[in-house]
Amino acid sequence: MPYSRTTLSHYLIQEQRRLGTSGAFTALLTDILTACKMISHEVNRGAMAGNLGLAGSENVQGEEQKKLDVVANDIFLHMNSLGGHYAAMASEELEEIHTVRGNVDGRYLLLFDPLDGSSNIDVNISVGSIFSILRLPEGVDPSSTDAFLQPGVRQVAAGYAVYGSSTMLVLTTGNGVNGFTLDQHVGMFVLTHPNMRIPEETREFSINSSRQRFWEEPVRRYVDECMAGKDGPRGRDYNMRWVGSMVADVHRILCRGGVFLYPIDAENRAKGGKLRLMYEANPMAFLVEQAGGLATTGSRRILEVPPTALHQRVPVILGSKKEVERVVAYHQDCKGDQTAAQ
Ligand code: AHM
Ligand code: MG
Repeated sequence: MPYSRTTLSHYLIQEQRRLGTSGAFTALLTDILTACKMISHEVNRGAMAGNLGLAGSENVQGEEQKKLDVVANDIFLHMNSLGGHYAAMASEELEEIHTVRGNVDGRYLLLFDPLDGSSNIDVNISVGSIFSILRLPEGVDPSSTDAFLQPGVRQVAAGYAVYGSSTMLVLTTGNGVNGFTLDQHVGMFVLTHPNMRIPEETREFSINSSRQRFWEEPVRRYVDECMAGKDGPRGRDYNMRWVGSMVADVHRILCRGGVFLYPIDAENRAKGGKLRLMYEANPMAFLVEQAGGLATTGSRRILEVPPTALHQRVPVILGSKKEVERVVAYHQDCKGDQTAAQ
């Protein structure tokens, strides 16, 4: 019965009542939802609006920006500046912190990856936006990096929008994970995936196996055992999926389980890994833990990694609890072997 649907606005009001908080939180998230709807529209119009291809610029990471990277970044900055709730923002696409001018009452900080999975934009494969909200610590200058360098456990809310065969918004405010689908005609997100839970066990893993030659022993061992299937030590066949958009790969895991790995390896070691702690790893780790899964670097919980730089990179292994525990155990075994050999 379509008229009994719960919209994301209803859900936020219910949460607000449950927490006994003011309307600020709802307003805070509403601006993000509007930004995601606008980006969804631009992604959908694709080539018709001249949105595909390179922008002709590089971002702070030295990566070539796509036109839609720039469009999505501008939309996020603009839509979230006007509400008056954020004191400052940090984006994967920007070198500097963006202070919201004149907003002296802003008590929150917003971090975002405006368009994750950029390499998939031009080939019509799912991409997404990732966001993370922190409180502005008392007495700290919002334009200082220090204000943002808080571990993931301090996130107030996090989520992503995935622009796929339908547009969905998946959100946690620290009380489980809920998924909402955009009704394009009405322009509203509708609760379609209440209380998303990641199954503890899985038969699916997700890794860019073209990097196999760079892998370290624990990851190599885990993947080899999965690949050996029912004749190997795991005693069952595994499936492999790699979209190349973290948002889409994590969304699949939230829907049906699995493990996602972007580990540190011989090639990315000097950079600390591939994925960004503040814009990708922390928000996804918060969602995954809230859905009953685990998220680790291999040696520590992602949410407890003390950030040292805004654009810091980390290894990421997340998903079904028992599988992630196994990968962590392989890392510990390896450490033990190294200590024994010394
Ligand atoms: P991006 O934020 O520049 O799009 O980069 C992050 C993306 C992730 O979405 C994805 O998991 C990974 O990079 C894919 O990397 P690779 O090209 O090695 O497969
Ligand atoms: Mg990204």
